[in-house]
Amino acid sequence: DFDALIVVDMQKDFMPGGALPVAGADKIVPAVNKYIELFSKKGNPIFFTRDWHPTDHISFKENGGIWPRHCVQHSDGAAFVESLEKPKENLFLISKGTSNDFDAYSGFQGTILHALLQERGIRRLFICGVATDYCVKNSAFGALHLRYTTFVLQDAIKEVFDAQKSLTLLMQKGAVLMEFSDLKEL
Ligand code: VGL
Ligand code: ZN
Repeated sequence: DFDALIVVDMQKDFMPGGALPVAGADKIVPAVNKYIELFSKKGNPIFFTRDWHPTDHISFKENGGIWPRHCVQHSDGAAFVESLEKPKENLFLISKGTSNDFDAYSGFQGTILHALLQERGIRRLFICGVATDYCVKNSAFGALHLRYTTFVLQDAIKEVFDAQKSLTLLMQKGAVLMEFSDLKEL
């Protein structure tokens, strides 16, 4: 089938104790891993996006942005969460926010994600990770805009501030919220 899993920014800096902690983000790791296992078993491609900023990135407070310094390229905080499953096959890495003067909340912004999906004839995207109200939301908006059938995996996402507003907006734009037990029906 023409499905892909998008795992958004499951990096140490977004976990409790990290530079830009998302409360409870560590709690979704087992759920994210369950999706990773299922999609790898089915041979479907899995895309890990990562925030990958230069030290002088515009989103950092010291450079006029709103965020503490986070996910600096090659730093320990930018690494993926250790307990995250790394599929041995069909895993693709998408780095975003990589130039100093440009921020990207969507995995599609300034990346080859869409091209890689198109190459594989992918039609349906299943999106999980952090943060619901930033990179998950904007990646899902990007997916909808590019006319993918877009599922947001509500048992495997976590917000910085407000989830409900983002989820309502996503549903209005055509995203479908689902959880693991719904997958059998697809
Ligand atoms: C994110 C804030 C700043 C995210 C990235 O991954 O949601 N949030 N950079
Ligand atoms: Zn960032």
